[in-house]
Amino acid sequence: MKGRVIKSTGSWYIVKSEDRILSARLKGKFKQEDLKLTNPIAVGDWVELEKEAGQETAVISEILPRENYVIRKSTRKQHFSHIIASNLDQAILVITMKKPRTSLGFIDRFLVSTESFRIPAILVVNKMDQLDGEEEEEWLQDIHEIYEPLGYTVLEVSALKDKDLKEKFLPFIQGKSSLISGHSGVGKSTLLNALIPEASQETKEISGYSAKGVHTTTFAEMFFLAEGGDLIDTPGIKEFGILDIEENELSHYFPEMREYLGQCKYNNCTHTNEPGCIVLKKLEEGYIHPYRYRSYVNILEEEDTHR
Ligand SMILES: Nc1nc2c(ncn2[C@@H]2O[C@H](COP(=O)(O)OP(=O)(O)O)[C@@H](O)[C@H]2O)c(=O)[nH]1
Ligand SMILES: [Mg+2]
Ligand SMILES: [Zn+2]
Repeated sequence: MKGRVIKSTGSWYIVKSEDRILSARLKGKFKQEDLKLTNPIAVGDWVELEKEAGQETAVISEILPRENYVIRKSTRKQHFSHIIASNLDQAILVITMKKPRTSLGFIDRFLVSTESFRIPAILVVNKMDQLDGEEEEEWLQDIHEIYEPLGYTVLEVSALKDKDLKEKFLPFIQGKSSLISGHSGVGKSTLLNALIPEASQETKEISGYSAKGVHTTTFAEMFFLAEGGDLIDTPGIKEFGILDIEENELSHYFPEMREYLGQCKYNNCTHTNEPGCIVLKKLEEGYIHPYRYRSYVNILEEEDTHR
């Protein structure tokens, strides 16, 4: 029978097969092609299962091909990656203007990653009830002005206070498999609990002095919407991200640059100082946002130091 992995806790996997929830383990060793992974199976994977005779458990005999996946570098093993989740319809980045503040640079790195994984992304500004002062209004305005023209949806919510949260959110998530990410403390678990009360994810006050959230969620886990679709809560994934993107490939993941590619004078143009660079020309003419271009250069430079 077929099932989808909804949680992984080390050597056991929780799998949903039709309407049943089963504990399952892997049969023997799995060969992973091309990828060096620390986890052979991830939340979101579709698997083939065999029920164990006389028991409530099952054995996973096959992982069905992944449509897509989100990975990060392993923090424990060099040159290895960790799959955060797979078979996603979209990634939702929850952002806040304070406690903690989400920087534009962080948003851009996230979007470069989702573009490279070919997963659509939407931005959800949470804690709107706390929006206060001119500087924060400007931050919010920048978010709309920078990202909406690029095709990214920007939603404003208060996971804690909104009475109509579900109506607001449902059109964007119903029937889809969505990964929820963002800094610790932005309200991912609060949002999830508001949309799926049975999720009852633990939420944590932000620790006083650093205004950085405490790590509360340890494993990615999938929850099902009564209206259809699912949401995957993830641990605060700071490291989410850019893996082995080549210098002259990076601009492919900036939608506003992608449309001009192939038009620069040199075909290995890095769009930083080359003569006849169309991206630099468009930047000057105001078709590319200077903040986005700054992120582009920052990512280029950072990735370069990793080589
Ligand atoms: N004022 C306000 N606080 C919120 C909102 N959403 C979440 N919080 C608070 O922010 C803190 C962190 O929330 P949590 O859901 O644990 O964040 P996570 O780390 O992203 O899962 C908790 O104290 C929440 O009560 C919101 O919309 N408004
Ligand atoms: Mg959480
Ligand atoms: Zn160029």
